[in-house]
Amino acid sequence: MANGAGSIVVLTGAGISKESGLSTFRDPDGIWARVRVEDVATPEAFARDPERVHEFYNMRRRRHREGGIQPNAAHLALARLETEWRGAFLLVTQNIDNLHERAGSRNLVHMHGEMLKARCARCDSVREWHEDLGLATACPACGRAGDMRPHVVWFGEMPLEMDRIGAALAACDLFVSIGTSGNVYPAAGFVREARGAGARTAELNLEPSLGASLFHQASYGPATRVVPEFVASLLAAGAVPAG
Ligand code: BJW
Repeated sequence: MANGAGSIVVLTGAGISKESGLSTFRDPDGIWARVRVEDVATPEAFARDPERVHEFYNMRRRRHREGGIQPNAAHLALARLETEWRGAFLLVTQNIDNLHERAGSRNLVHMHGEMLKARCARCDSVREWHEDLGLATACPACGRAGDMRPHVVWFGEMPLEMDRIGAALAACDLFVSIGTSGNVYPAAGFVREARGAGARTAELNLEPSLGASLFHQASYGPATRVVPEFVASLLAAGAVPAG
C-alpha cells in the first residue's frame, strides 16, 4: 500500500444517476429501449444524419437546463469520500451528466465526455455548451459552421483520459464499481486491471453486473442506500480492508 489509507478508484455508470431522474441505458425502461444505438451513438450515425443525433443530445441537454435534476445521496457520499479519505482518490464516470461535480467531486474523469460541452470537429476546441446544437451552429473558436458536435464518446471512439485512468488503476488498492452493467469496454475491463494490480474490488449495483464474479465483495440495492452505507463503513475503517 503506497500510503497508510490506500488508493481508491471508483467507477460510476448510469445507475448512480437513476434516482436523480435520469434514465439508464440497458434497463427495460432505459434509453436503448427507445432509440437504437446505431442511430444516435456512433460516428457513422452522426455522418449519416447529424440533425437526428443533435436532437437526441439537445433533448437530454434541455432536461439539465430546465432544472429539477439534482445530485442524490450516492453522488454526495462519493464527494464526502473524496474529501475525507486520507489516501489517493480518483472518480471515473461513464456518465455525461454533471451530477458528480455538482455534488462536490473534484478529482473526476468523464471518460465518455460531457453533455454540457461541445467540440468542433474541425479545430478540436472544446467549450462549455448549454444551448441546442445544430448544423448551423458556428464554432466560437474557428468560426466554421457545420462541424460542432456533442463532446461525448460514441462507440468506436477512444474514451478520454485513458492514460490517467490506467495509471490510477495500476496503483490502486481498492476499486469500486457503481451502477454500471459491465457491457461497455474499456470500462468493463477496469475490474480485471485493478485485480491485476492486486486491488480489492467491490461492486455496488441494483443487481449483479456482467462481471459480478470478478468482485471480492458486493452490495446490491439502490445506489442512494448502498453507496452511503459503503462510504460510511470505509471511512469508519480508515483504510482499505486487507485481503
Ligand atoms: C442501478 C440503479 C440504482 C439501475 N442504483 N444501480 C466486442 C467486444 C468487446 C468490446 C467491443 C466489441 N465491439 C466493440 C467493442 C468496443 C465498444 C464496446 O464496448 N462495445 C460493447 C457494447 C460490445 N466500446 C467502445 O467502442 C468504446 N471505445 C473503445 O473501445 O475504444 C477503443 C479502445 C481500445 C482499447 C482501450 C481503450 C479504448 C467507446 C464506448 C462509448 C460508449 N458510449 C455511450 C454513449 C455515449 C454517452 C451518452 O450518450 O450518454 O456511453 S453507450 C452508453 O453505455 C453510455 C454509457 O456511459 C455506457 C455504459 O452504460 P452503463 O453506465 O453501464 O449503463 P447501463 O444502462 O448499461 O447499466 C446501468 C446499471 O445500473 C444496471 O446494471 C442497473 O441494474 C443499475 N441500476 N438503477 C444502482 N437505482
